[in-house]
Amino acid sequence: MSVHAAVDLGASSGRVMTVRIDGDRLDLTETHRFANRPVRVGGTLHWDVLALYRGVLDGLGRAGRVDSIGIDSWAVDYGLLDASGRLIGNPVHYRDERTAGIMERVSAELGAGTLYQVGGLQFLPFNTIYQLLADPLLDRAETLLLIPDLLAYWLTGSVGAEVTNASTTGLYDVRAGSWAHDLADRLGLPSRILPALRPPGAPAGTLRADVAAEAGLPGATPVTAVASHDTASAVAAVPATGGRFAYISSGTWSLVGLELPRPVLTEESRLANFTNEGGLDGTIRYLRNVMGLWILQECLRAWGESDLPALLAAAGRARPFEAVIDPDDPAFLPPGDMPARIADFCARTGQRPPTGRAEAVRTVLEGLALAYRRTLRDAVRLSGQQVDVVHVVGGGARNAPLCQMTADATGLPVVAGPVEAAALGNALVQARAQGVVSDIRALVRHSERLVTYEPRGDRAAWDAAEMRLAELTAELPPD
Ligand code: LFR
Repeated sequence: MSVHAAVDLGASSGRVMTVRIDGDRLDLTETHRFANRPVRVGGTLHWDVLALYRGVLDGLGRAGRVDSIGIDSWAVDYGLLDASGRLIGNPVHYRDERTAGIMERVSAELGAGTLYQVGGLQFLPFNTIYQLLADPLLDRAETLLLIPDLLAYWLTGSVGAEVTNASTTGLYDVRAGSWAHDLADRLGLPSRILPALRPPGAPAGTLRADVAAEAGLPGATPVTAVASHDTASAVAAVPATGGRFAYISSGTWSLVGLELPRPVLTEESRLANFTNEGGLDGTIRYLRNVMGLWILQECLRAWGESDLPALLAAAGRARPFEAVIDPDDPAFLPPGDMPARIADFCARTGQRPPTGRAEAVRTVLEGLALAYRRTLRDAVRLSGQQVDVVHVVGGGARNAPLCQMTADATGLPVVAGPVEAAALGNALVQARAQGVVSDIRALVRHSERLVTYEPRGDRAAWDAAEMRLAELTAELPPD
């Protein structure tokens, strides 16, 4: 029997989960949940990183005695430390618009192909590399720490860069498995600020005595470098057997793709904008970021509506394909009035906007299912890996209409669950590092409740919707 604290930070809330492992039994308790509310200051959107740290301390205090602690969060964002180890400035949110135009400039100067050959990343405007080029504090920095590494540093005093998250920076050489110092030099970025890499499962120090005293914990509790990118932790806990599976890590984002033994860095793959992120045990997450439930979350915020189950039920009854949208349209990236942006997308493409809230929700879900279908088809084509099943993990595994639409649109069975995949992957990597667990996926399969959605026979409607969207968006003027 062992007990682990999994700190899992998401875009809208953070949690400390206590995970007990006893043979084949897994027991997961949400010990503490706290809001993660971004703050705009002086026109820049920040994370409130001290409030997050406060939440972590409170949660660890409530969890009490544990065998180890691990932290995962969203990727790409970072804090900078000065020579004395103090945080300079407040980490900036990846949805801030400070990076506007930088990705295009770097791609033109260095060649998009060069960037892709090294980092293998999907071209997203917020990749760390572009944020650093927009960061006025860089000159004063001695150390760059990605968010989970920053929090771990505050807990332990130990500095390091966990590999799965480092692989999302654009400064990590995905083939060599090391920092891409040459690329940093060419961009004029100081590669001395990049700390030594740590693979998931490696020790990341022990709780500092003063921190342990403040949190009311035993001193010297070990902190493990888990797969600290939340998507890496979530995919580690996908309850798949064998290799012929796809996954959708479904939360604020939908991360849609495959697990591969090595990266795909072809020109075709670059043009299809697929990423090659580092996973547990040297695996590659070959995927695309689909905009995800973010659009729905922002709709609820704009409507002041909190009853998601009722809306989903109504969306399930609404008329199919009133309008078709592309959730990956850049207009949907920044926070804002999403219902108005959906209406605007419809106007730009000559469609009538959805008539009510249920219809708008249905339009979002159908748009997501269409994007999943496109992405999975491309992933299979570009990698040559076949799939028989789609695993949906994360909060979206609870979204029954979306899971059913995903099965219908892809023509594949969808296995939904676990909802808490990131926290489970986090805790199970800790447990494996301590020799308590050997096969993470088998344990998740045996202990978690999973729901299967079989595809229904209306694929023609999805084919037609996909064709309609392709025609409507082909005429869109470039941004
Ligand atoms: C999901 C996620 C994605 C990453 C995005 C931004 O929470 O980590 O994998 O692309 O957030 O960091």
